[in-house]
Amino acid sequence: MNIDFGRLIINDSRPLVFILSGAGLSAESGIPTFRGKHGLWKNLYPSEIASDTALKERPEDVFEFYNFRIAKAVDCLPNAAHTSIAQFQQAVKDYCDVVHVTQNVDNLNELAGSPSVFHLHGDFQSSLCSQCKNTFPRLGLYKKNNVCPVCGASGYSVRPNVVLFGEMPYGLDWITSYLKKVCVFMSVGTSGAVYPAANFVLDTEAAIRINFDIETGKRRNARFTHEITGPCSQTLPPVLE
Ligand code: BJW
Repeated sequence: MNIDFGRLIINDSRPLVFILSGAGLSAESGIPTFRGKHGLWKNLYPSEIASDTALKERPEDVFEFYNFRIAKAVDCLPNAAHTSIAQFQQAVKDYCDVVHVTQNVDNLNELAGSPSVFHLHGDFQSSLCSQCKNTFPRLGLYKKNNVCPVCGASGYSVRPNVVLFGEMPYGLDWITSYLKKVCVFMSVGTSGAVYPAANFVLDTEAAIRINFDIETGKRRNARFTHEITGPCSQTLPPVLE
């Protein structure tokens, strides 16, 4: 039977696999994670800079933060973990539905050839107008005087299309229903520090729930059935082959 999740139509007579990824997936490509030893925000509270309040009160700092991150990501390439997800999706597509929801805003899964990836927290490649709410491809770096191509608004209205603290992540309705149907849930390189993604492993009824992380035992209470420790460029390919 086909089930319509809005953006996604799945056939629930086929096995369903859900992959949730986070910053650890792209770490070995050179994109810093947010938290932890080598985290971008080791000395900076995420909520201070990546929040709806910061965007209202000091948009110039938020724009500077995103311009820095965008410039840093330009030369980064997919690693073996991105490639293995893309190849897995292609290899099983005739008999299994694989949904990959990433919290990452980079485009390394797309560059690795992933046939589908859903960006829960938005993406770097597009901009959002806070006046008319349209999204469109990012034209360059963020500046106060960028003009919305749809409604003409300027003055910090054209912002990165990313989900800040205090804003609603994308796709939660279909993700919540989909999680009930999956048989395998994999979490790759995410600390579980941010909700609602941190709760997906609690929301799913999947019998197999695997956590891939470079550090061990970080999410003991998170209801995983398996923990695979190590850099995901090495731990993910053998599992997905
Ligand atoms: C490796 C590795 C390698 C390294 N191999 N592994 C419930 C309780 C309390 C608070 C809340 C709650 N529900 C909601 C909230 C509020 C808030 C929240 O979560 N606050 C927390 C501080 C507690 N959440 C929100 O505001 C969200 N909106 C929301 O909830 O809307 C209302 C709502 C209500 C009810 C239901 C549903 C919704 C929005 C959250 C937006 C987060 N935005 C950011 C910025 C996005 C743009 C950008 O990229 O700049 O998203 S913050 C940042 O954290 C970014 C990430 O996507 C997110 C998660 O981080 P991630 O990916 O896990 O990275 P790290 O660095 O934390 O972890 C990396 C992991 O990889 C580590 O474990 C490493 O060990 C590992 N690793 N190298 C394998 N090579």
